[in-house]
Amino acid sequence: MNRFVEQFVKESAELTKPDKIVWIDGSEEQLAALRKEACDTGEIIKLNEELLPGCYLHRTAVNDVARVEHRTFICTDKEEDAGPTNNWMERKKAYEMLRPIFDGSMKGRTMYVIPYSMGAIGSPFSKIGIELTDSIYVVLNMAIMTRIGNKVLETLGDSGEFVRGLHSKADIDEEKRYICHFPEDNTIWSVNSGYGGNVLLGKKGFALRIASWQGRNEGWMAEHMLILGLKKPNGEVKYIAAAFPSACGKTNLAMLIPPKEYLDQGYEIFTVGDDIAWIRVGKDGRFYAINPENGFFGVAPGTNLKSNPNALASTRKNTIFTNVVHNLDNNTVWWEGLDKNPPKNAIDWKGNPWNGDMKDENGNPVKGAHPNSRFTAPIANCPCISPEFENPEGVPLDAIIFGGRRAKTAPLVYEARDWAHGVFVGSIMASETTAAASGAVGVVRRDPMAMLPFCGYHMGDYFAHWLEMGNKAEKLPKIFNVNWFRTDDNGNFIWPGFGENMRVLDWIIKRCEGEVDAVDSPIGYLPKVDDININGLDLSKETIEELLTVDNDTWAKEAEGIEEFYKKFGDKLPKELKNQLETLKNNLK
Ligand code: GTP
Ligand code: SPV
Ligand code: MN
Repeated sequence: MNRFVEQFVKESAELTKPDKIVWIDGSEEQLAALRKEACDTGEIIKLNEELLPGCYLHRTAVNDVARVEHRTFICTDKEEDAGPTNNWMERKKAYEMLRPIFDGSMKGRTMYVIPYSMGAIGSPFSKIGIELTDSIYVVLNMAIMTRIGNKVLETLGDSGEFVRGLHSKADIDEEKRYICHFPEDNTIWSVNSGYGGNVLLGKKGFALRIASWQGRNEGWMAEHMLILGLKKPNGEVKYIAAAFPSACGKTNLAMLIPPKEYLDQGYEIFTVGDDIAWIRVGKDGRFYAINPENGFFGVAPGTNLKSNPNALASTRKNTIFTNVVHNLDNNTVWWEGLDKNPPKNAIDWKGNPWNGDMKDENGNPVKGAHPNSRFTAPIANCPCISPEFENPEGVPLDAIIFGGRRAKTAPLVYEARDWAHGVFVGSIMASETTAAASGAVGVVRRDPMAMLPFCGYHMGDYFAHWLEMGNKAEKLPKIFNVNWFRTDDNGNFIWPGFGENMRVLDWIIKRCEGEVDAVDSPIGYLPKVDDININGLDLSKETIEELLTVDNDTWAKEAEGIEEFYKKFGDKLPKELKNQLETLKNNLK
């Protein structure tokens, strides 16, 4: 037995005082026994074996349905290392504050030891974590989201290099809920939550917050990005990574089904990942990316046969649903936007009787599923999984896309002039907040590279790291920005989105291959209206023109907002970005 792991388990058990310690070996037998136990206690509900084989439903506490950014901390010795965009606690003080909360928190419970690998076991990109938890739900989710079990311990050998994750549900007390990261100790402590992003410590905690810190020290990047392969009719596959904030369309873009016209020509989209990318410079000087996860923790509402058939198909077996509607008539699940037939006899995400006809005091439909309800599905279920998914070397990136939800301001797509401008474009991203984190929804906030809640160190240093990575590579991906969410005066989305986003990817790839020209604008290169293919779309050329407009006054205001935001970073703001802002301001004059 690895003595570092042993020591970690021993110390943590002395603190949390579980009745029992169970090592997760990764066997189907052990997982089946845990599922049964969780069904017996009501922690999960077994769904219809014929319609949804191997699927389960779980409801979290009503006060515990999303990431809690205000209770998420980067705990370092120096405040400067966490930077102005993170909540910070001094490392020692954080442990002192947390220890009493963890003290005895697993009394009467079992502590599960989950050895897991982020990345295919044995890939040079991969990293190992050990998560200790008192939640079977966490074990079952980690078994889908990551590679777990004995084979991970074997790979670890006697090395002490692993991320130490300690999670306890404790009392699910919101007032004592803390998600604390100790990048200097490779450690994450999470307490009083049972919701995905707060407790599946391989995901946002390790694969982004800790990994971004490691990546900076080791010369690579951990990003909140999907990765897709776009196969052209000639058989060539181009790889694109895209960073959108939470609930802004990564899973959907990653699994896109092209419009008929493209399918007929032989275009195809393959999914490598839907949420996280680890990126390195390969031997040939190009950027290579892997998806360190092994499953999807996807947003359920809005997922349907038309918007994302591949995601829906991925959830038809061996999936855990969290906070969706339980249809009692056939023991299946439902959520808003699945279809137009909400169940008549159901239980809502809070555990109350529910049917699709219920209205609140204002006459609005009562939602049955939480807006941030999720499915945890094995990536192997995905019909469009990339054959390169397990490639230990990753896939070479041709383009990087940034994007967010902007009702106005940002055009459908534009291209950065060069790498430094692209880093600027990523750094000025802004998006309307969503239900993926607790707090107000629909408020525009700056979210650089979609990493605001996930960057484990000073964001000024993070920008510098992006610029530096550009110097390391010989052939850089081109950088673009997209916005699927522009609205008309009635608040309706103008762009049809989803599968039709293929038309924008098409332009992006054509730009990468030098096949089309572009129009220079104050913010970057815009497509010529005729270069966005609208064949077969019920959309006029004027609408495309509108989607591609860059309004100088609106952008002048935007530039003021950026300037204000940039002030936060003080001398840590790279001067390249300061210059980029000056250029933008001058272009707008
Ligand atoms: P996280 O898992 O939280 O990181 O989210 P994500 O970025 O993977 O977002 P996801 O693809 O799950 O989409 C979130 C919501 O945006 C869903 O309700 C989708 O239906 C909606 N959405 C996704 N793509 C589009 C699009 O192209 N247009 C419009 N209008 N909505 C979209
Ligand atoms: C996100 O919020 O960006 C997610 C879901 O992908 S969570 O795992 O909760 O972070
Ligand atoms: Mn995400």
